Amino acid sequence: MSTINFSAREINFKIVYYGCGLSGKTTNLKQIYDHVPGDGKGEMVSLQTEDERTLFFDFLPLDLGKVNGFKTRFHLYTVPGQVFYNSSRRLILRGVDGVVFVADSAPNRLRANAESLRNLRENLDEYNLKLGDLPYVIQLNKRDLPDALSVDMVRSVLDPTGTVPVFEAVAAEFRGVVEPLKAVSKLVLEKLAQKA
Ligand SMILES: Nc1nc2c(ncn2[C@@H]2O[C@H](COP(=O)(O)OP(=O)(O)OP(=O)(O)O)[C@@H](O)[C@H]2O)c(=O)[nH]1
Ligand SMILES: [Mg+2]
Repeated sequence: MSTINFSAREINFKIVYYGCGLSGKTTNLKQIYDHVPGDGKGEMVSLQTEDERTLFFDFLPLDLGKVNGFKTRFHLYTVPGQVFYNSSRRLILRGVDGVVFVADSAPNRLRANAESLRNLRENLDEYNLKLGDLPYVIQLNKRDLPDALSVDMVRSVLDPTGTVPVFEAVAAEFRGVVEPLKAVSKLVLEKLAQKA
C-alpha cells in the first residue's frame, strides 16, 4: 500500500525482506546502507536481541530518484527469521508493496526456506494479500558455500512454476544485492503506474 504525499511530492513504498533465520536479510540491508551514497539514505535502524539476532526488524529508508516529478522513497524492512517471532513478521508485512525473499543455499536450510515461504503466504493471507499479486523476487543467497544447492533445486521447491525472478547472491560480499532490489522496485513502480 504505497502512500502518496502530494504536498511534498513524495511516494513511499514498503519493501520487505523475508526469509528463514540467518538467510542473510540483515546483511542485505547493511550492505545497501554501506554502499548507497549519504544523501540517498536515512539512518538504518535495527532492533535486535541481546544475541544480536533481529528481534523486531531492520529498517532503512532509501531515496531512489524521481518518477513523474515525485520523489520515490523506499522503506526497506527485514523480518526476524526465527520461527517463534511470527507476530513481528506479520506486523511488519502490514502495508507491504513488494517482497524480496532471501533464500539460503545451504542444503540443510532447504526445508527452512520452504517453511518460511509457506509462513509468508499465511501471514499475507491475514491482510487478504496473495504473493502472486505482489511484486516479488527471490534472492538465492550464500552462493559461496562450497556445498550450495543448485539454483534449479532451490527453484523447484520455492518456485515450481518458474515465473518468479531469481537472483544469485553472496550478500556478505555485496554480490547480487542491488539486482533484486532494483527488480522489485521496478515491479512496484510498474504496478503503481498501472493503477494510475
Ligand atoms: N557464507 C555466507 N554467509 C553469509 C552470506 N550472507 C550473510 N551471511 C552470514 O549469515 C549469517 C546470518 O546473516 P543475517 O543477515 O544476520 O541473517 P538474517 O536473515 O537477518 O537472520 P535473522 O535476523 O535471524 O532472521 C551472518 O553470519 C552473515 O555473515 C553469504 O552470502 N554467504
Ligand atoms: Mg536479521
